Amino acid sequence: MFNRRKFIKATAISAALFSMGKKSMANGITIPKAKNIKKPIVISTWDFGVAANADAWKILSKSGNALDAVEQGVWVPEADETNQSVGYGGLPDRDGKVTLDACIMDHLGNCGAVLALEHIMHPISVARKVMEKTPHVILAGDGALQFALEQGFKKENLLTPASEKAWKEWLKTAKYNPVINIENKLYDKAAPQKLPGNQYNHDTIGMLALDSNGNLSGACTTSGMAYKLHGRVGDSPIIGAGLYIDNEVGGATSTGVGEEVIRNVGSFLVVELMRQGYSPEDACKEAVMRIIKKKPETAKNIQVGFLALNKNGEYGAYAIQKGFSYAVCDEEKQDLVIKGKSYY
Ligand code: SD4
Repeated sequence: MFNRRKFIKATAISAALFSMGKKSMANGITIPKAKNIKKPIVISTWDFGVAANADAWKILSKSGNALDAVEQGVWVPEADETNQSVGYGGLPDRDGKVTLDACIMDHLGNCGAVLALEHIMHPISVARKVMEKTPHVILAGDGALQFALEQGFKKENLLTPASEKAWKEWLKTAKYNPVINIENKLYDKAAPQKLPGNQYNHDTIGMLALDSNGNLSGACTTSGMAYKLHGRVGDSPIIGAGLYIDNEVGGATSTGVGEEVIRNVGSFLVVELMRQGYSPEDACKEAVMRIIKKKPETAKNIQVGFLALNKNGEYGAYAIQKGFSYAVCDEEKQDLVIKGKSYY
């Protein structure tokens, strides 16, 4: 039988829930605008982000758009043969092949990615072409190469003598031995080959920019983990894992052991936490804590770092291990390097 009192109670509860839902959606949809939005600004992972930011800044400082800025910015490490973890000169996989992962995302939510792409110096630009010239988001392996060549990219040998030498050294033991913060050690320009071959493992540039129109874009590009299995793809080209942009909220990117970032959809998580009101640093910290909570033993011996920028131009980072650094460039600071906070 129809119970009027029960019906009224149930209706009142659902109305309350509905309005709470609406309220939290309304509150959650954008972060409060700061009075002074810091823009333009560009930030990127690791010390070598300084040189990349400088090229991005050439575009941003002339009121250029964030998408062009991040693409041009990450070209710097992609073309730098002394950087053995991104683009040309990257350390190869177990079979001696340099396979590159990259993705790009703009303020409209458009995105493009290439996975395990060989022979192309600037995978980020192929990722942008995937975004702009195809109805797809991801192209992988041979298909990505075929597309790149059709688009006019040049086929090149990306394995430099230095990286080949390191790989041959590694083959002597062929042990996979991740080293924490190899990124900064690799980027020792004075002695790029100082470390024995079997110690190289991974690195990436993730870059986030807010342009003078208040639009965000991001790019992420890497040769991934050195001596990985052929065909292994990390977090860097996976939208939501290695990079995510939401123009209402902010952007995030990651570096480190990609498997753990993918398992936690790390960059998407950071952006969603910022949507809920977390500061960029607190959002990065919470994403790191998810990784640590799920696999505390694994986390002790690996590095993962997140970097975030919100709509107001505020930024922050957090990593599992000490030693994660990032570079910031805005009107006041052109070559700032910040040591991110860490759990250990
Ligand atoms: C990967 N996340 O392939 C990349 C590597 C990296 O610092 O960022 N290293 O898993």
